Formats: sequence, C-alpha cells, structure tokens
Amino acid sequence: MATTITITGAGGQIGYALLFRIAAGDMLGPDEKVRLRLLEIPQGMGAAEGAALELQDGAFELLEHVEVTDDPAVAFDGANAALLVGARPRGPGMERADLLAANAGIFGPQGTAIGANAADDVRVVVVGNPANTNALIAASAADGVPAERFTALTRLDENRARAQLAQTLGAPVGGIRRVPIWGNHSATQFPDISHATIDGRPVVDALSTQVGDVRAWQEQTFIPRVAKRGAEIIQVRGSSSVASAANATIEHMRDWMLGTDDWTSAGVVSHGEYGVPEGLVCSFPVRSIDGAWQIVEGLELDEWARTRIDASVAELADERDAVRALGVL
Ligand code: NAX
Repeated sequence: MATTITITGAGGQIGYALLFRIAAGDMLGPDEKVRLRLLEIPQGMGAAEGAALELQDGAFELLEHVEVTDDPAVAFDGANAALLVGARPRGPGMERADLLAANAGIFGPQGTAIGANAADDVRVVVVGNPANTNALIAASAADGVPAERFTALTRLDENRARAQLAQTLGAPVGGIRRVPIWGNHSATQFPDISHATIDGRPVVDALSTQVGDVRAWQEQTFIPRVAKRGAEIIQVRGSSSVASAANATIEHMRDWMLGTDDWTSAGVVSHGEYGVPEGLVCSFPVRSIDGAWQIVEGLELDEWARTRIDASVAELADERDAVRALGVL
C-alpha cells in the first residue's frame, strides 16, 4: 500500500520545493510508495499541473500516482498525510483580523474536507501562516479527527536556531540537540537553549567562553536573529524562505510518522502542559513515539524563560479570541 499525501498550495514556491523531494523518498524513506494529491485554487492550477508534468518526467520509482485538483473533497480523499501550505498572505493595509478572517475561509473548509474524506490515520501539518491559528481552525472544523492530528510547523525555526548556535560555536550542527521552540510561529517565539547540548555538553557552558554574557547574547543577538530570519531571507534573497521551509516540513512529517530519537519542536494542541491554555496550538519540545507527538514534560523554566513563553502564548490566545469573535470557532 502506498501513502497518500495531499499538498495544498502545490503550485506555489514551497509546493514546488516539496513535491520532488517527497517523490524521491525523502519524507517516508526509500521503500514507501507515495500517491500525491495537489490542491490549488483555479489561478494556481496551471502551475500545479506543470509541476505534475515534471514529476512524471522525474520517473520517480516511488511515485505511484499524481492528481491535481481544485476540489478539497477530491484532494483529501483517503489522505494519510496533509501538508497545508497554501494560505492567504497579508496584503498591503491588511489588518490582523482581516488576515485571520481570510485564512479562516481557507482552513475551515479544508478542515471540514479532511474530516469528511481523509483516511482514519490522517496527520496534518500546517505551514501556511498564521500557522498555529490556522491549525486550530482546521482542527475545530474536522469532525471525527482528534485535535492531536493537527500540527503547525515550527521545525524551520528550530533548524534556524540550531544553525545559529553551530555558527557561533564553530561546530557542526549535527552535534547540537535539544533546542526547542516555544509558543507561536511569529516574532514572539522563544527559541530555548537552556537544555541544549553540544556533543552531550551544555551549550550554555560552551557559549559563555565565546560570547561572554549568554543571557545578553540571547536577548540582543540570538533570539532576534532566529525570530526575524524570515525577514532577513526576504531582504537578501528578494523572496521568502522556500527550500528551507520545504525541508523542515519534510522533517516534521518524517519524524511524526517514523519517530524521533530525541526532542524536536512542533506546534501541537495543548492539554494544559506548562500552563498553556487547553486547546491552543502551541510549539513545545516534543518527541514522536509510536506515530504520535508527545510533549516533553517536567522541564525547569526560569522566570525569564517563563515570561517569554507567556508573551508568545498570550499572542496565541489573542489570535484565537480574534477568530472566535469572527464566529469561526
Ligand atoms: P506562494 O504564494 O508561492 O504559494 C502559495 C500557493 O497557495 C499559491 O500557489 C496559491 O494559489 C495557493 N493557494 C492559496 N489559497 C489556496 C487554497 N485555498 N487552496 C489551495 N491552494 C491555495 O507561497 P509560499 O512561498 O509557497 O508560502 C506558502 C505559505 O507558507 C505562506 O503562508 C507563508 O507565509 C508560509 N510559510 C511558513 C513557514 C513556517 O515556518 N511555518 C516558513 C515559510 C513560509 O513563510
């Protein structure tokens, strides 16, 4: 049996960077056949159909079937994995409430279609921004699908944080572990190095010889660099992050389905862990065990970390309240 994977916004930039890597086995490994369902809006159909032709020309041995559609019911039919990439970007003069409303109009119906059509084991990762709240909206519309199956991508933020640490320490990124992102995928996110290790030693110890005052470096350099990396990429490249976002999306879904041997980060539904209000889709340190994300519990958080996490969680609660005020949840 092949795995059916739905990609929304498949005609866009991240979609184009995702499709060929999935077809090549980067997400589910070299032995798992895949069936791809590409969902677009009518304006994006040509780009998605063109990508489907190129997928054909890749002659990927793992790729069993590709279907391009603008009908969510068709796109999510039998889906085991759904990568929700297509979203409404913030236009000029658009207020946050307008942005949330426009995206509720996308993620609500997609959640409904997932509830009605996807496979029983469907797993959903939302990439399209505002990712956490879009995941919350889709989950609440998906009848019969546990909220735990809806997640938001914060793996790119974690990868950015690990890469910044590696660069600062002049060490290979592979030795750096346990750098969770807490909160929202936004400028308020908290990349947490307090439990991070480099080759098994505390990162904080290694950093103090490099940067002196580690807390000041976190506040003035590290956190702003990670949280604003998307804007930096736009400034340098002239366009937003694409391949790195696709890479993180593949890693998120691969780890979720195949398991992790250590912590990573994902936006998952809160059951009240660390005082985060129940129901919010918040980024936590997580492990993937037996196909399910589990929040790493019992970590000590000092007052400074707590304040930062609380600020990002307050933003998530504000977004949820704004969506509720629109009558969506
Ligand atoms: P593009 O504008 O290149 O592509 C988006 C595609 O989605 C377009 O082809 C559009 O036609 C399609 N689309 C719009 N509404 C749709 C709908 N209702 N159903 C199906 N398709 C629909 O954007 P791209 O660069 O690919 O970025 C996609 C999203 O990823 C954006 O919302 C962006 O903000 C978000 N990102 C999230 C990141 C994360 O870490 N969570 C990082 C990268 C990226 O910024």
